[in-house]
This record gives sequence, C-alpha cells and structure tokens, in this order.
Amino acid sequence: MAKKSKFSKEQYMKWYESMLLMRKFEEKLSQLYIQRKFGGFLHLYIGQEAVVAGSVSATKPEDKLITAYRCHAHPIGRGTDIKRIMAEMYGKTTGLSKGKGGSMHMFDIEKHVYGGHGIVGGQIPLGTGLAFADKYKGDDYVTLCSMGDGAVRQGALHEAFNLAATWKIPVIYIIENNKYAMGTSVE
Ligand SMILES: Cc1ncc(C[n+]2csc(CCOP(=O)(O)OP(=O)(O)O)c2C)c(N)n1
Ligand SMILES: [Mg+2]
Repeated sequence: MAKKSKFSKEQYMKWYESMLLMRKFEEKLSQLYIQRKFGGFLHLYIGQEAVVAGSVSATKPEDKLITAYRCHAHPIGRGTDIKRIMAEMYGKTTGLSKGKGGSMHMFDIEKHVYGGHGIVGGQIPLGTGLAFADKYKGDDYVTLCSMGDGAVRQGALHEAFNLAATWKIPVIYIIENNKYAMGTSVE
C-alpha cells in the first residue's frame, strides 16, 4: 500500500503549477534567445525548479530570497507577474530591475527577492547581511541564500559562514549541486 503523504493534494497541485510555469517560461526564453530577441546572458533553471517551489512553500512571504545568476524562477515562485520578468529580459523600464539588469539580475523587493548576482559567490555575504539586518532589527525572518556547487570555493563563503555561525544569523544556505560549475564538470 502506498504511504500516505503528509501534504495535501492542493499543495502538490500548487507545487506542480509553480514548477510548470517556471519551466514553460524558461523554454520560451530559450527560444527567444536563439532568435536573438534580447542580448546578454541566459542561464536557465530547468531541472532545479523544485528547489524554489519547495523552499517558497516552507517559508513566510517576508523571508528573503537571494541567489546567483540563475534567477528567473525565484520571483516566479514568489508570484511576481511574469510580464515584468519578460520586460526585464528585453531591457524595458517596466522590467523588474527597470531594464538595467537583464537575465542575471531579477529583483523584486516587494516580494523579498534580492537578486540575481553575476559574481560567483557574491550573494553569500550579501545574503548573510540581509539576515543580519533582520536579527539586528529584531524581525523574525529567515534569509534563503542559494548558490551553485561552483561557488563553494569562494573565500567569501568561509568568512560569511564563520560570521553566521558565530553571531547565530538567521540564514539558510542552499547549495544546488548540478554537478557543473556552469560549464566545468565536477568529474
Ligand atoms: C568571481 C567570479 N569568478 C568567475 C566567474 C565566471 N563564472 C561564471 S559561472 C561560473 C561557475 C559557477 O558554477 P555554479 O556556482 O555551480 O553555478 P551553476 O552555473 O552550476 O548554477 C564561473 C566560474 C564569475 N562569474 N565570478
Ligand atoms: Mg553548479
């Protein structure tokens, strides 16, 4: 007999809908990029959608999200209008970052999404600082600071982890090991 899940059917449907929207949106981005409709970089989150869908449902809407350059799914998971994400891809002023960032720099402060960072590991001390601010102000929030496996060799990671542990900063570091540091295989 199948083991009964502790999650409701509605919850599973929410996760599925969220992941499907992320997937379809990025498949469209991929087509548009090949057609050279917009410039810059395009790093897709295809295959990793469950990480955002799951962590968003496990946190409060005010808890902060910060990540590297694979950042289209994070605002989608928080319910940002995908038109604003698309506008950002096209460099329009109606885009999430006023068209100044593009694919790697999606920010939606109202939804507590703090980017979108192109410097590998750059978001680690920044995310630690966001979480420190909450602790300093006495707010009961947590920051989810995501990074790729390729970011763990950054010196700033060790400094940030050390401070987070010493000062008991409310931050959760999520390391998404997709077996590649972008193009370089772990093997
Ligand atoms: C400080 C810094 N060094 C090098 C690069 C070039 N670079 C871009 S992506 C990347 C690999 C990152 O791998 P990972 O963190 O695993 O992310 P993934 O692309 O696998 O999601 C590197 C070295 C960079 N952007 N920033
Ligand atoms: Mg990686």
